[in-house]
Amino acid sequence: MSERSMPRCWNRESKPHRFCPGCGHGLVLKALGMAIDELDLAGRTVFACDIGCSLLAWDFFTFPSLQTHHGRTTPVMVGLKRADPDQIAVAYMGDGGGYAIGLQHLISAALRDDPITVILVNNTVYAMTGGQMAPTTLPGQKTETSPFGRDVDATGIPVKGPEMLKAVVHPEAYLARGTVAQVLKLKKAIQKGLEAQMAGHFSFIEALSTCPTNWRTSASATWAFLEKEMGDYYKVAELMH
Ligand SMILES: Cc1ncc(C[n+]2csc(CCOP(=O)(O)OP(=O)(O)O)c2C)c(N)n1
Ligand code: SF4
Ligand SMILES: [Mg+2]
Repeated sequence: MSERSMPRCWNRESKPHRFCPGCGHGLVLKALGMAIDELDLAGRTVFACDIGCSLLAWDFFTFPSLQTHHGRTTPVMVGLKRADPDQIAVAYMGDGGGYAIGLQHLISAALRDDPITVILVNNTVYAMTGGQMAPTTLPGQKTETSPFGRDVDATGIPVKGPEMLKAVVHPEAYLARGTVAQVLKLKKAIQKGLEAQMAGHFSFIEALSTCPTNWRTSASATWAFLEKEMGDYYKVAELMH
């Protein structure tokens, strides 16, 4: 990323980035940084990242960052928000962290309408550990642990997180699915999520993202999988706004 296109809240002391070439995490983080800059919230934001490739972002921003145990980012940020309600609490995690080991925390926070913003990166795999099947792996998708393609009869259907949370959230909560294929729209969704938090409500944004390393895809095949296969199953939309 060139210096000019960096969000102001980007920490210039950190290394440029640690993600693989073509990874979507950097684009989600850029959208978050731009959203925070435009709302002028860097002075009171706390960022927490989960275990998984999200943890590579622990020193990206100028505001305080912390890193939690796998799946525990949501309750850690609920605790932070309760201790200091003036802070803007951003919980950043992968689909394994949010929809598998941390699912009960996510649903509980949504049910309680905890005023935090959860950003979940859906790359359809457990990326950091080598590309195992995740709750979001598509039907028929080959992964390290589903080498013949995901069998939904045996493993259940892939999780559609915002749709699932819609059944339990407060009417003024914010829920959306964005994509790294549309970074400015993703930024707008994150801004609306932060605004919902400032109005005292829970917010959740899932971002469709790329993992060419574990998908073992070329640049063009990576983008085609994101836009066609993932986009067909996971509809980009605002579900509550
Ligand atoms: C309690 C615990 N269980 C399991 C692990 C192993 N582990 C590390 S990262 C990870 C999965 C990460 O996948 P995801 O949350 O989707 O993030 P991604 O790397 O895909 O961005 C797992 C299972 C761990 N570190 N701690
Ligand atoms: S393994 Fe996948 S998600 Fe992790 S940094 Fe590499 S491309 Fe990104
Ligand atoms: Mg993942």
